[in-house]
Amino acid sequence: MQLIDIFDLSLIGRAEKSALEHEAHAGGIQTLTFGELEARSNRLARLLEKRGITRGDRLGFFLPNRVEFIDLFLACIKIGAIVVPINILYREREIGHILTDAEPKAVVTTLDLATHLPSGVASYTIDELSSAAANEPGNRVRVALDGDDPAAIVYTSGTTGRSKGAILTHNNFATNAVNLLVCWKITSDDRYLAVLPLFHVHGLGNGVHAWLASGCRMRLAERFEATRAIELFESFEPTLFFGVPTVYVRLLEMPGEIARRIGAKMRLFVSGSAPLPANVMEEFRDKFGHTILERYGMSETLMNISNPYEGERRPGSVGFPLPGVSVRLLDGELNPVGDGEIGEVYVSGPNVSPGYWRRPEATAESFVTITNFAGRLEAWFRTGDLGQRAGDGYVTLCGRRTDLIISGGFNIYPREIEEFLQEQPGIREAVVCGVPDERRGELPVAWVVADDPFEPERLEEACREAFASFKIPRAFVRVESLPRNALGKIQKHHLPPWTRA
Ligand code: MCA
Repeated sequence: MQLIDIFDLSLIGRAEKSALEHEAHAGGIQTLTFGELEARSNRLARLLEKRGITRGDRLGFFLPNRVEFIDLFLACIKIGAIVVPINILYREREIGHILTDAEPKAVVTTLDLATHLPSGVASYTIDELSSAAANEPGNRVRVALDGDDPAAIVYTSGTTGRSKGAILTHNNFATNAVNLLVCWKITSDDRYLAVLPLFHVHGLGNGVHAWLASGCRMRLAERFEATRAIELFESFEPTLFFGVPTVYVRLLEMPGEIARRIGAKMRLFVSGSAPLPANVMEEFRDKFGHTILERYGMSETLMNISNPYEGERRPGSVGFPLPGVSVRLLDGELNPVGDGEIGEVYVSGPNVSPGYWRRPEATAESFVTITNFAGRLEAWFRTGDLGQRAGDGYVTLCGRRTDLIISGGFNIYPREIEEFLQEQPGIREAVVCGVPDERRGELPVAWVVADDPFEPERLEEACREAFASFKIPRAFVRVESLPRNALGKIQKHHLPPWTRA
């Protein structure tokens, strides 16, 4: 059984069942059955093969949330093409790096987004592909694949600044989907409201895959918009919802009566991608009548640890390792730390990526080999996150070994912005740190050593052209010099504090 076989339980096994509601381009809500999705993706698969895309080829997805994203994803899974999702907020500098690294046969995008692609990139618009595919036969397409075949390459930056492509195999995704169905009791009776971007594994690997594997009904929204949340929840009446903490902070703005009405129809709210503040969890329970279930995952490992569905969903904790996932908290010498002590989180299991695309050195740095009690060597993935385990097994994350900033659930790696700022005229040194923010968790701020004339507006403009909007420093603080220790390492906690005016 591979990933597509799990999805076939619905695409074929529940062919007549209503599967997906979305806002049709012509307006109104269109509903598709699993059988219709099966035929649509078969047609696209045949078209891709006609256009020379076969097993092992990469295909860039530079697409917003829309039903055709799912059609194309399924088509790739069926023929063994490798999906390369690209954050639609990315701009030429970020996209160019991904295309150079992954070397996709083509990028599939929309007319609007195509303007952000570097010139000369082979691309199709999803509308052209979908209309051309309509003439292809809709019967099944299946290519013999190994579960260890790459299904996707998901770009996630690293401390080095240039993003790395985490390879996710068919088996990684299959393991994750099965774990979530079992542990979060997701069934075909659920109604899943999808608001997270499909270019990230939270929306794709958790949301879409749990929907396809369970055969539940999904309403696909283009994105989360607080102003439309009430209408979405009230019209679709979901039982299942995945969000990042920023989304839950926004949902708390709802009037109490409406929140209670929505909560009465809901079965499960799940949070991840960033730490969920305990006060948000408590306020949410008071308002919606549900205790949010917090879990911990990464693009490189999908889901690792989750609070239990039954039993205590402990505020501030991410719960216990998922079935088949091994988690260890280790010190600098790779020895396990004691209960309550802080160690780095290491993960091993069928959910863990085999490594980074064409980056053997980055892969080597991210895995350690440990001899298990039977004397066998095992590869353990270094998450870069710090954690501690209580005596009863609950794991609590407590910071990061790296300087990662998570803003609204989006990952920001300071080095990428620091290197760019230091390329700007007049900027001698730059450091970017996250500052706490009620709504987004953290916001990026830059401290710079700059020559006269110091023009922060110009810096912001340059960043806006180069990066996704969520990465742009909210302020550029000029300092005489950056505080460094005896080894020359920047001591970020000695930077002059910045608070939003
Ligand atoms: C945000 N923007 C978007 C989207 N989201 N544009 C198009 N499609 C989107 N889905 C734009 C906003 O308009 C804004 O643009 C800019 O991005 C920053 O948005 P933000 O300031 O964050 O505010 P927002 O618009 O209210 O969005 C809040 C949000 C969004 C809905 C929480 O940040 C979001 O969808 N975050 C989820 C990210 C995610 O899926 N993370 C999972 C990564 P402008 O500045 O031009 O106005 S995977 C992961 O972390 C691991 C695997 C795990 O464990 O899950």
